[in-house]
Amino acid sequence: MSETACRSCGHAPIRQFLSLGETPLADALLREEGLGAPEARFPLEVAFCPECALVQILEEVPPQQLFVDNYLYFSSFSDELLRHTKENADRLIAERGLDESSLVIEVGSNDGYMLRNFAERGIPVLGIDPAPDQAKAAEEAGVPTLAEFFDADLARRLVAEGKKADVFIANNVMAHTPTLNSFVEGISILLADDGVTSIENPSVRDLIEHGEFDTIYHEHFCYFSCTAIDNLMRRHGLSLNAVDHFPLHGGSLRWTCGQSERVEDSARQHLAAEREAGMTEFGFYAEFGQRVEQIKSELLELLRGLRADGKRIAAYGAAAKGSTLVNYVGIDGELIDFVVDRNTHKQGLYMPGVHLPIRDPGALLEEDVDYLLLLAWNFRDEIVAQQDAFRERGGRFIVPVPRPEVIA
Ligand code: DWN
Repeated sequence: MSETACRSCGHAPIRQFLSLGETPLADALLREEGLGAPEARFPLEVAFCPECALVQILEEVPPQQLFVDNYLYFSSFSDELLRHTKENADRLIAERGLDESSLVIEVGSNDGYMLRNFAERGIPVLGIDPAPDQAKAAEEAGVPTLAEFFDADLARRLVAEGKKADVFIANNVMAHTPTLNSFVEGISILLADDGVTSIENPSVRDLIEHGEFDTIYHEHFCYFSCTAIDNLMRRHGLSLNAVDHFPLHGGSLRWTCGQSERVEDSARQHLAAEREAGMTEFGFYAEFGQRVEQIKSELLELLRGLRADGKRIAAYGAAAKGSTLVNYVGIDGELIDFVVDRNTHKQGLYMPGVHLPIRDPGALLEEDVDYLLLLAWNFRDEIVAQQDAFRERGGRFIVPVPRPEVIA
């Protein structure tokens, strides 16, 4: 039991069900000159709230340290994510009849990858993202952006300036705030009476059922179910009206909420399915730690066996989830020669904790690599499709979750 109170409903105690040890910050990639310096490590422990069903980590790393001081994640490096995002924007424009009299506000707008789909059609937009380099990139893409954290105070400020959101978007960001209630109160304040908020996050059900333990890291304070979202929204006078599920990021949910209750079957069905699966009880989460241990030992056995056979192994994707995986499993230079990543901001740096060098994907052909561990397994199809030359040369891929497997 942890005396820490639930981030959403305030209930205490919440029940810890997993510990991944003390890990470095997942996106704190290192420069060569920094490799000798001590790295900050923080406990990575996960708990369940029996009152509102929210899954959450116990540790609270200051968001300034997580998302401002040296944040290198840019959304526009994934074609699949850009396609998914454009489809979502086109849907919202059509369904909501958005035009030059509308206002679309997005929190976690990153480099403008989502809002540019509205701006290009003359629909007024406002991005909110504290990461300075990403906010600058968004401005250069024609997306006006406030480089600030979002909370109820900022929402009140924007309303005082005469702003109300016809559409409020929060994709892969609501899990990133330690002030969850102020964040949702801010949505309630800023959303127009007939507005709609579209929120996307990885599904905690997919995380548990598909062994996606590596998606747990300090940037993600919360791991959402529809049940937890429903509890959270009701507390702030919002209604969970619709739910969509899609495979992005290992399985994600999109919650459509509004100021008025217009609950559709999709919301009812997801809530009922979660109750039926036992997700409102601790037992659903209790054994997850054992399965994580199983994945760890199977992956280590596979990698050690390949190395013993003289095989060269690299990894693909200097992803935050990749940091959790290599640090928790203990995958360092003894097993992996280097990591490749298309994000030019990450190339030339080193993975936190294990200090694996990050190179351009071209290194896969320059070096005589036999196996490629997909740290960014959530983009498996997109990445494999780029590696025809590697595959034709006999290269193979290792997918680490739900169970380590080798694919051609
Ligand atoms: O919530 C978050 C999730 C949704 O995305 C953020 N906290 C940060 C981020 O987590 P992540 O770093 O695990 O995300 P990705 O997008 O799964 O990381 C993929 C990595 O792989 C990126 O560094 C980009 C890279 N990549 C690549 O090199 N070639 C990606 C694709 C698709 C590629 O073709």
